[in-house]
Amino acid sequence: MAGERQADCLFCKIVAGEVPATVVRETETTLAFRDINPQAPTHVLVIPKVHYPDAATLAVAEPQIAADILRESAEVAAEDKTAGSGYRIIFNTGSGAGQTVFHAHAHVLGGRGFNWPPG
Ligand code: DGP
Repeated sequence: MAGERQADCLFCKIVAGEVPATVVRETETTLAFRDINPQAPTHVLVIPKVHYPDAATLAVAEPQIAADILRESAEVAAEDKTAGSGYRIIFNTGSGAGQTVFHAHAHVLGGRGFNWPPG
């Protein structure tokens, strides 16, 4: 059922502490941890503790938690001191956009320059 833990979900396992992660922030509703394959000096994933397959589904079902993800993403950038020079918050949504883990997550990227359009 939507919002409930999925037994085969990697990020649900990280939330449960069954898979280790370098956690940088935690709230009642969110967890932020460093990406295992960083694409920038700051590369943190901010996820809801509840399971939804992508950010759009989360936003419809739990708009307050979607807002929590955005607020926490900004806090991550502030703590890593990337906020002043700019940072990106990315929600890959669907395999065609590069989503590989189907538990909603924001990528927070900072600490280097970025191109537009993105690759
Ligand atoms: P996406 O491709 O948008 O679904 O992003 C998934 C990200 O998850 C990707 O950048 C790599 C990261 N990732 C995959 N497995 C692990 C893991 O076990 N631990 C951590 N910290 N990150 C992971």
